[in-house]
Amino acid sequence: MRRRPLPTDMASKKSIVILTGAGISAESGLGTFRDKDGLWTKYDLEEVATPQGFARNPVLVHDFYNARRRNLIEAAPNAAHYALAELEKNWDGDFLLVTQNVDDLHERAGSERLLHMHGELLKIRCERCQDVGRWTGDLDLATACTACGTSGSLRPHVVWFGEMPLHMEEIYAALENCDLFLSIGTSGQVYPAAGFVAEVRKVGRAHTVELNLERSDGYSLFAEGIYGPATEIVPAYVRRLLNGGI
Ligand code: BV8
Repeated sequence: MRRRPLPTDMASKKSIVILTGAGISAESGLGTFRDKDGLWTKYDLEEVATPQGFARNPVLVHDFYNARRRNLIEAAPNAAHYALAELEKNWDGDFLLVTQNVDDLHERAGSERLLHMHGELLKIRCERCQDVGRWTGDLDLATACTACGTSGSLRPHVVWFGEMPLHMEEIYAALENCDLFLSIGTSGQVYPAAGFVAEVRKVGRAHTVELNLERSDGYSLFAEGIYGPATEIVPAYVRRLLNGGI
């Protein structure tokens, strides 16, 4: 673990933006995407995480997300999720948690200032009337939209490849104003999230830290790297922050 002392005025740092990826939920039993036996080693991303794949074979895509929804219902937040909720509650400055994850483990751990830029697994959207609603069961072509009654028009409310991520304006504004940017549990391979650290560096003010099991593709863009399982390194780093220094 490479560790440099926090800038001495870290305790007075006002604004934190945190980006999380699948790695923060790995120890809760939810698969990551690109690790060995990750989801993209079992499924072809083009088939199950693109609008074209859904149009070609909606049954395969519903099965893919139904299996992940069932898995999520059985999962629980881990110490890393709880640590970030604790940080949010006790941080006296601005705080924003942006997640690439579609699970609801951050919410279940108590996080509130939270944006799901890739959507949410426990929500569905009607492609006919655009109604978005909570959905924890299986979804199939016979399921009818509770708002407009149409069946066969429902899809997971997640952002597929080639689709515009959500809340981008709010995210970029927060990145521009942050004093501390943390990237947790992400391989840094999916854009625009993977480009957030470069956005922060362009402003040139914030301290940037990568917390991950191992170095990500973009590790050299971070001022500091802390490596290990999220359930160990995230609570430890949050304690450092809340104690106002290293
Ligand atoms: C878009 C859906 C246009 C729901 C997902 C440049 C700019 C803009 C776009 C692109 C670009 N270059 C390419 C693109 C297109 C594309 C893209 O990035 N392709 C990649 C493959 C090259 N991007 C898009 O299509 C995006 N849309 O660009 O719109 C646009 C954009 C901006 C402005 C205007 C227009 C849409 C991308 C979203 C796709 N949807 N998910 C779902 O099914 O989940 S992406 C998918 O990957 C997940 O959401 C996931 O969160 C995300 C990122 O993966 P990670 O979270 O990083 O997971 P991964 O497995 O890769 O890594 C896990 C990490 O955890 C590892 O590093 C591992 O070491 C670590 N780890 C493991 N265990 C632990 C751990 N760490 C700590 N503790 C542990 N125990």
